[in-house]
Amino acid sequence: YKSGVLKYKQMGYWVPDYEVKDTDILAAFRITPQDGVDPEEAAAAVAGESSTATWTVVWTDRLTDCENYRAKAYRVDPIPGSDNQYMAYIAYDLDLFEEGSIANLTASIIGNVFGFKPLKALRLEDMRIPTAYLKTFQGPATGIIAERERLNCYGRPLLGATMKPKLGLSGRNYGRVVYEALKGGLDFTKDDENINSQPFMHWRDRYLYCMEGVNKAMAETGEIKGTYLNVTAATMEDMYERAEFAKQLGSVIIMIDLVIGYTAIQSMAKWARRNDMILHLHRAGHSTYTRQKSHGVSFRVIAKWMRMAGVDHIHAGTVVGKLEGDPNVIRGIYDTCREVNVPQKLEHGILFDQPWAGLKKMMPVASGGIHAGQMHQLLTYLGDDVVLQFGGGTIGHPGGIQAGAVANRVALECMVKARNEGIDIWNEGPDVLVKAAKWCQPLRAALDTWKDVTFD
Ligand code: CAP
Ligand code: MG
Repeated sequence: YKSGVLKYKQMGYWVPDYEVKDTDILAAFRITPQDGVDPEEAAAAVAGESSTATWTVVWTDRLTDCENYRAKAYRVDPIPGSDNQYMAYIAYDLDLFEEGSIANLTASIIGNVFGFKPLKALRLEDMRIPTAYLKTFQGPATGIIAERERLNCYGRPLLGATMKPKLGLSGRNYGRVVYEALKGGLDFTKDDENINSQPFMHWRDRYLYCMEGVNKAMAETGEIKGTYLNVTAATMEDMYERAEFAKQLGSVIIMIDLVIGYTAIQSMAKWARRNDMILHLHRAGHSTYTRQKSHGVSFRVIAKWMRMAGVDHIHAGTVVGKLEGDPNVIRGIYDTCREVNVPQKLEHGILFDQPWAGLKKMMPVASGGIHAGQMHQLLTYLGDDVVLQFGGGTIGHPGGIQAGAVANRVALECMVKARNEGIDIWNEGPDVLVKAAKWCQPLRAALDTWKDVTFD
């Protein structure tokens, strides 16, 4: 794969003086060429293989508007401090893509190129989606503003919990956990990503017992509450059937897993908009391709695609929990979810300006190994428009599930109050919690139990 063998530059896929059009779709790829491969040639190869090219010139090119249809690699920057890595910028004409289809967009952009032999590794770091293309997508079915209105909950993060153990509970016991967690002060409970319709609890049983718990907790607390009923299933027919039943039972929210695929996600988002339902997305499976720093797809790109596809909630990282997440990268992902305009910010991994053209805001969800003792850090890193979800950190409380929920609600309320009074919660947060715990035994027990738990 010596440069001399590759002909993509010669075929017109390297255009360093290209003037980017407002309507172009832009992609930034981190490329690691094989030894001896010219980085510009490698960038041109990525542009070629992700748009019109094959490995050699074909006669039929000239039967098309090939000048326009060829993607253009227009810039290649060495990445400081890296081992032969470059950031390659590529522009794609709008006409290369079908309107409103993540499947079509991704079949080009991540279709073949990641296995291309001249590259050691390839990572899609960011994309700029032009307004003209964004407007062909629905965007979040509900959005943050309407979600808060439906829940009548303002001025603080929402609280949730994932049911544990992940597998094995019967419907009745599961419903009791939902009830206790909601009664204790959470806004939401949640099915785990791998809870569907197993022999120990079929989906109808789960939905019925969960909604019984939701309704009872709402009546007793006077607050609006929900439980993310996971409708993930083997086929669209099954998913629609489950979603319809959730609607009949009065659920405000349903859940899907990323593994169902982009087309199924878009279909469920359309269903959610038609039915005034909040749509929660668990990003099950994403780390298989988002985690490696030099190969795969960055989660900020997945978050962008999901906002276009139309989900309302998306798991987006915690910084402090059990799953990997750098504070700056997470900040960039949260901005991608919930800002109206996201300006370029290299230190957050945001490589392009991204105006969202009226697509609604998507609520990020922080979950994975978080507990009440981290409330000041969570609030500082993640802000207010977020669902803080404590699974083990509710259901593992020594005083029981309701006590776990109380601890989380009190920790959150006292931290929001302290912040609103101008207290520096980053430094004073632990004291704020200890003071509140004097009056709240469940919070005291939570702090004692998990005080030494960090995942660093
Ligand atoms: C959390 C969780 C979620 C992860 C997903 C779990 O449980 O249910 O699946 O948080 O990670 O099974 O680990 P805990 P992410 O609250 O008990 O840790 O949100 O980063 O995609
Ligand atoms: Mg889970």
